[in-house]
Amino acid sequence: MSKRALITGITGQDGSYLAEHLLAEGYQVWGLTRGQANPRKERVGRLIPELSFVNGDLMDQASLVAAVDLVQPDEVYNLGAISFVPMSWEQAELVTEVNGTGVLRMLEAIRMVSGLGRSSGSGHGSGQIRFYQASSSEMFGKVVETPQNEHTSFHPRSPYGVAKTYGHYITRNYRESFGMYGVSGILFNHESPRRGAEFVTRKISLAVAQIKLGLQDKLSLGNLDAVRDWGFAGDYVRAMHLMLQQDEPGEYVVGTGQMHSVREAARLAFECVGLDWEEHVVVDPALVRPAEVETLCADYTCAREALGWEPEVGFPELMQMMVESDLRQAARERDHGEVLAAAIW
Ligand code: NDP
Ligand code: GDR
Repeated sequence: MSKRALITGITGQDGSYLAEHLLAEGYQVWGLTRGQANPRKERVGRLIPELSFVNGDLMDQASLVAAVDLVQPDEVYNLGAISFVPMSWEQAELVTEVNGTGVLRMLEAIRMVSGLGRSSGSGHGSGQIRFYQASSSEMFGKVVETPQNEHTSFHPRSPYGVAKTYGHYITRNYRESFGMYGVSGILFNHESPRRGAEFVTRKISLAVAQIKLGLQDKLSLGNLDAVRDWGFAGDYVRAMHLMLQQDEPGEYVVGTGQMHSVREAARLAFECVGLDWEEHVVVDPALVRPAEVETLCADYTCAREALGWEPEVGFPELMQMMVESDLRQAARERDHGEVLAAAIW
């Protein structure tokens, strides 16, 4: 019998890559979608026709219970979130509800459907629903050591990071309280041609394509000195799946161990099309964050040793992949008048 997986956040970057990976592994996959006419549901449905969908929202407890009950999953991957960090200063309460309390709601839904009681120590037996929580390197925030591993303390710097830290701890607590099989992947930034246009790498690759084709001249960015550990989303979903295949649940840092600045990302992307980034990038102070996470770098030793996981795509290749994809789309848009975002996937 094939395993059944339920993915929240199916319409996002990671949801689509994870669904493809699980389907290739022989799973039946359901994606949780919200809203009465979500265009992103149509988009991911076109990309992955084998997907099934179920309605639900991380803001609505009953809908999560109904979704888990309907799907009867072996594995639940909770990728749903408001994931753009700056938005969390504008709508802190909403972000806390979705990214923090939403995790609790999903854990409760699993607990109710699987009939786990209020006593601890029920063990991680077979037949139990396994839960993956999308934790984030943003929990490290103002870092106390570099690189960061599973033992590094947290100091989140945004309402997003604070909410993710709650999600992380409540997953650990349900593991300890109810013997639930709950895992947290502390993933560092990961990107792809399917990355949202608001995130810095995609913002850069989209602008490079437009500038190369003469459709735009300048690109406004914020803090060029911010340093991130950027990997490829397709590599990171393999780690999510591996985490849920272990005998015991745990917490794993996933990254590449390589640091690059926003400035370097821009330089690499412009170089892909033979342009000088300094002639096009302007700094807009309005894009600098109220409290910045300056530097992040993963020590993923535990993921390598316990899961046998390694990243396969390096940062220059990743930027090139994104620029080439956006160039193809921008050229199609220019030549045929296609809508850029819809044409991507
Ligand atoms: P995206 O922003 O691409 O996708 C977010 C998903 O969450 C969308 O499918 C969105 O659905 C869904 N969502 C938003 N609000 C709700 C809600 N109320 N109920 C249910 N679903 C909701 O994120 P990514 O794919 O990049 O990231 C996946 C997860 O991993 C997120 O939790 C993110 O915080 C976390 N993460 C991401 C990292 C990265 O670098 N990409 C690194 C570390 C953690 P809709 O279409 O309905 O809006
Ligand atoms: P981040 O990703 O906040 O790390 O969160 P993002 O790409 O938005 O920012 C990375 C760094 O680049 C700096 N920066 C800019 N960022 C954006 N978006 N736009 C700009 O113009 C710009 N200029 C400079 C930022 O200040 C920041 O330092 C991502 C999300 O996917 C989260 O959901 C996830 O948890 C973390 O990665 C790990």
